[in-house]
Amino acid sequence: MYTLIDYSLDNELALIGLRRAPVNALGHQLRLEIQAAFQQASADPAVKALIVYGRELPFCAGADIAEFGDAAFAASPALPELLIELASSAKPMVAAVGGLALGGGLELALACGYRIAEPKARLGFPEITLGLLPGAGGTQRLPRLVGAEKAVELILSGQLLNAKSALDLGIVDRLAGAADSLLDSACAFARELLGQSAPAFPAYPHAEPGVATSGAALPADFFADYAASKAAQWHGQVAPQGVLDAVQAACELPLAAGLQRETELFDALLESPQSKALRHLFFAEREAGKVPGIDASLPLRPIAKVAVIGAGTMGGGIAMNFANIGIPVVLLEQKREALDRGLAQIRKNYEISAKRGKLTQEQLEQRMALLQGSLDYADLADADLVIEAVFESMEVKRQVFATLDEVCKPGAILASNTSTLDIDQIAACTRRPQDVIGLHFFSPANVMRLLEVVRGKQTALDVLATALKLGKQIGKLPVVSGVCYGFIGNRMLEPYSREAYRLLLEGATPAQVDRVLTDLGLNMGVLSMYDLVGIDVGYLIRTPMRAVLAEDPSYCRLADELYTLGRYGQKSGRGMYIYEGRERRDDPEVLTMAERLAGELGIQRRSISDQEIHDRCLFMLINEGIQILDEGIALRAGDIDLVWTCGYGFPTWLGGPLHYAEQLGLERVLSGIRQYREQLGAYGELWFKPAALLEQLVAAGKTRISKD
Ligand code: T1G
Repeated sequence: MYTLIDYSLDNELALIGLRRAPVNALGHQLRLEIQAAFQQASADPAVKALIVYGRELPFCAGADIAEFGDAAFAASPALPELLIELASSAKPMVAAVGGLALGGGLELALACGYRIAEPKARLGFPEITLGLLPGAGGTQRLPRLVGAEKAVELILSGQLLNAKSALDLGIVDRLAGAADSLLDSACAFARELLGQSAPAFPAYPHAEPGVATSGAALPADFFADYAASKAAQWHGQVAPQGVLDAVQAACELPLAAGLQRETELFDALLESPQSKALRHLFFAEREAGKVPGIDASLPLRPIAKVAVIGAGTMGGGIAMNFANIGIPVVLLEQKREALDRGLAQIRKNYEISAKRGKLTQEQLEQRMALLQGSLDYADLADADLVIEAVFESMEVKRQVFATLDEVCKPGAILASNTSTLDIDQIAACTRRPQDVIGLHFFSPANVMRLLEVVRGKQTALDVLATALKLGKQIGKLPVVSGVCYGFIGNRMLEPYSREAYRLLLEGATPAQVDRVLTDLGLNMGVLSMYDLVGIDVGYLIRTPMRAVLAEDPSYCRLADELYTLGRYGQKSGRGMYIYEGRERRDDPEVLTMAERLAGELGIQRRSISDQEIHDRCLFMLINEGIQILDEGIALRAGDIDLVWTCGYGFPTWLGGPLHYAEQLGLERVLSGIRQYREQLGAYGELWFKPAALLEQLVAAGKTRISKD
């Protein structure tokens, strides 16, 4: 009768064990079976109480995200309807929370009268990360359990609570003993309730969520003031306001009416472009690790010891990632003072984490003890993985890899942290190109999640698979890239920044260009970003391309001028802007330079609309991404979106550049590119070439970007 549920009786208790692998996502079939089991237990006079638990699986990870947008999601019993039925149980129901209770999973637990959790369980409402709100009673029941203010904080943060915090908040009633069976503890709890003739559903501690237990009512403008205080941070995201509106309904309406209001608000968010974008990224993240030809049966190379060459900012940050998960690291430098400086910086980074309570002093010392400094390549001989983070010069890297080829043991993985250079060329310096791979960390390497894993033509599959697994183990989001100049992220950054610089010559100001981009939701405008990263970094990245760029004398000319003046941006106190401490202000000399250069280059200056800035920067970014997909450098559009949302501050609620292009309409992007190709004369001819794949997709009437 049941395929996704284990239904059994333990004397007077009905045990409903959810067993839909891998995380008991509440798809239609599981909802049907939960309803059937609930009705069976309710109708059985021998049953006095019910237990719902995850059978050898996490309790429940929420609604089935794969059903969103599909009829199955609302097919009866829809989750809200099912949970209203459970919450009206005439018999006490105990949710035994093991592993995870997330989103609809936590709502399922809240629809039971009582909750017991295992100590290592995690509970929370991550819906906000999907551009949603808890849509099956969470915004109505949680405030009645913990009060409106705490409910708002928990739902808006999307954070997961450990079981103890959930107990302290009143979300769970009991913790099971660490050594006890959760199910046994839940049964004992249920029998205790029966022994006390406890009600099927106890009265809520915050029957009026807007009134604190002290009796103090929420300020009349609490919700409006809260929204106003967060408006800048929310950057136009709509879900947070939905959450506030739902919790406000919980304060103002009876439960049944509040649940209806919640459904209205949820349905609106479900259809929003922002939620579709965030759900796209959810699945893209899970796709990114899947590479054709690699499956779980492929043996990986054991990584028991790592070596990092270069103890600078990148090398030190990279080394921290491995020490953080208990892997010993040899950090190699050429000079003692550079090595000591690098180790001291690592210690300082850990001390900052410790001050923030993210690390105990003992953990700090344990991690430092895993980091061994060295000035001798011989210390790398037994490393399983070596990552070089030396100066970004092909000559230097070739020397390093030739040495590694001599020193390292057979089977060691030899990785370069290069951000642009050709991995195949680097591999060619060794007799083991199959062991060579690119691991492009983003600065700061111990913080940024994105890791571009660059596979060379000869990189062995097990080397790639090992790198992907290790990337996840150190908490990164690994995305596979083929070999091209700049891989995925930096290659797309090039035309995007080129347009920004060119627009300055044509009449836009740095502040206007950056504002258009931050208004779209980017963390920083590209000009401010280069002031942060360093105008000198951009200059060096363009150096190998000079011959090609010579066709366009205007190419990043203003950036080159600033470079020659030693104005590298924040690091030199002046670049596109002037920096005084943390203050940033416009630099009138930049405008004068732009005017002069425009005159020299015969560029007609004019006033530039925000729309033009948006279209030229974004369409060139998108076009390059589609070209990268067409060349097979990236495996799928979602990977490209992940690179830009995780590595370059592209707004997640737009889903990444390619998802954003789909929302704008591919036809609009293509016609925009063609329009500027016409409008911008020789410059347009040179740079506004639509990617062939974009033209093919539009010609075929496609609305999604894909190569198949
Ligand atoms: N729905 C469908 N599939 C899910 C899923 C979900 N909720 N959660 C995980 N999966 C799949 C995932 O796609 C992957 O599939 C596999 O499970 C393992 O996941 C009404 C509307 C639970 C912490 O946001 O945070 O409830 O790739 O690789 O690293 O109010 O998955 O193997 O085929 O991530 O151990 C709210 C989302 C939904 C939780 C496990 N719930 N999931 O992490 O494994 S909205 C969430 C996660 C909602 C209600 C609203 C994580 C995880 P495949 P994984 P993991």
